[in-house]
Amino acid sequence: MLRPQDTATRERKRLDGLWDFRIDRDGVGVEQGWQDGALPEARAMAVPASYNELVLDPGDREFFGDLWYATTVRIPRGWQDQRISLYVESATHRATVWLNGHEIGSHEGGYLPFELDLTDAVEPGQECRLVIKVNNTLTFASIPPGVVEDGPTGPRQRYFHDFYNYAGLHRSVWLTATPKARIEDVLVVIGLDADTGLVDVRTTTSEADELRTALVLSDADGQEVASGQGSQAQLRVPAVELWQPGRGYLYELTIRLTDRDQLLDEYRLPVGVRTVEVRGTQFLINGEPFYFTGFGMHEDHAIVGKQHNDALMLRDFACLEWIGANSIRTSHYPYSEEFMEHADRTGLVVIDETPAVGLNLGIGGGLFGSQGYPTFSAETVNEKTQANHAQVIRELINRDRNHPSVVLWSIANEPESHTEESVHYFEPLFAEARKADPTRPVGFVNMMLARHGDCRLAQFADVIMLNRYYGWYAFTGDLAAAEQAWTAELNGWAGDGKPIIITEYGADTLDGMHQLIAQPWSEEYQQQYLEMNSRVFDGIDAVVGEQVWNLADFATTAGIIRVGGNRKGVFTRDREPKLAAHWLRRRWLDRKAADAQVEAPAD
Ligand code: BDP
Repeated sequence: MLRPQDTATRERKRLDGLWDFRIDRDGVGVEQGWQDGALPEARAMAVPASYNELVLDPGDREFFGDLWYATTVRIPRGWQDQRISLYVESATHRATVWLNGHEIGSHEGGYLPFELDLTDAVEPGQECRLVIKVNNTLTFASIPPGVVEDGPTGPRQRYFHDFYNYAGLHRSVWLTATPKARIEDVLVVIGLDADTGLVDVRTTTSEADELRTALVLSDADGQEVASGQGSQAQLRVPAVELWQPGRGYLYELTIRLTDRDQLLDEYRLPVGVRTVEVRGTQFLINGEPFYFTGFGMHEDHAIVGKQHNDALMLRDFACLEWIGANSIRTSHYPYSEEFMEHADRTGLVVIDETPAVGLNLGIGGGLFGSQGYPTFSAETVNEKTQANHAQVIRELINRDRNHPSVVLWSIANEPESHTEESVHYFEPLFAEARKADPTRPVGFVNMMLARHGDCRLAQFADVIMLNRYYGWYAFTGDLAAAEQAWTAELNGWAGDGKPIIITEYGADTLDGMHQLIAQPWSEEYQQQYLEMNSRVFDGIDAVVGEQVWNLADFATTAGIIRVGGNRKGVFTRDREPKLAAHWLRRRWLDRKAADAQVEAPAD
């Protein structure tokens, strides 16, 4: 599946704006025919946006079930003889689509796009009623999982992850027109032979082999540097300009499908030439050891929730650049396609994560106010969950495999990983990821409950990713003891001979709270906590990265350990720096300058 584009042969129309919206409080929508489009008592809803902060009734905000969206669209009259489809970038967590009352299709999973063929259901020039029923209920089968429990006042949605379950149409919705004989998919695999870039291109087309596929690769100035033809071809780029961390040099690949001299379809793809390799305890990009600095993040902002918004995204990138971060993890779900494209352009290195978060029901239950459950059982996380998990791995890799910014797949965040059941569940999923992309390393993020020696999944990973909160959840307020225990654990992992990335470490911090004798929650403590962690990392060679939790404060469910959300941000929720941000900036800019062998910029 290819992201919609405007090219010589393709068109797209963005359907963003105010749609009609109705929460199906009584679960009567289908029975009452809301799919036909006349949504009774509808109110306006922004698309894209999370709906939750735009309704002020607490019951509406916390609602789980069906959310109905409807809009009227006109199919452009020039779209005769085209394949017309609907491309939905994100419907959290599943959706069913009707057009003029006819069911067109559905999709499971909230953070990855889906495309539905509308060709037989529409007429160019015609006005149509488009209805999308979004469902936000989390179950033991969904990724991420959740459960509906009986509460004193009725059923309640519980989930096992520490961010608010925002829902809605979070990213753009598109109508697209492509030629019937078309390019269906493209895979670019990169290699390097000395300073020659090797760009292997595999193209899938909808039709017969007699059609010709022509490839042209141009540099950033638009000059052609290589060309080729065929559905499998290798382009060689002498004296190649590499895509590098912090310098996202991009070529552009133009793929043209022709029938004799007639152009049938055209697609353009940015291409970054870079290699990734794990060698011993090193993580190499373009053959050079790479040290990750940066954050675990969230797509999260006041009012709009998980909406993709270009301006808010640029502010996040500006914060990352200012502080000297060279990388992020898309914790805990795939981010918008615009984000990935911008990472490619700016040279931001990305650890790309599936939405598999909270697959540790024992701990999740306790932390998030639910009863405890066994993680893996016939009634909880089971084969159905595993099938959905495999599906999101395939869909994520299929969506993001051509992004040079992506250097590592994370197939889950903090799952149960110390039991035999976890091995049964995860071993096939590692295989699934490797099959979908044999070119990049694969890992998962380990949590504190499965320390070195107890974790049974690390054996399947190319890179060890650790979330640790020594000095916060463990040894709270005692940084000296934390430093000792953390160093001891990390030395154990270092003995395994794989690179280690610290994917989370952080301390909740209330901006504005200052203390001379620094205690947890103060701005001073956050800085001292980060300083302590840095000392630990600097002493261990196998540590090849540090990603602080979190870039910014973010919304969570209500809880006694959350103050208006999770406050581990180094920036506030509106992206202003806390005290520690300045210290971190100094550390990372100095490190960057040392790597580049230049003088570090002054403050
Ligand atoms: C880790 C989770 C992350 C949480 C964080 C925390 O991976 O989602 O927000 O802890 O507690 O366990 O702040």
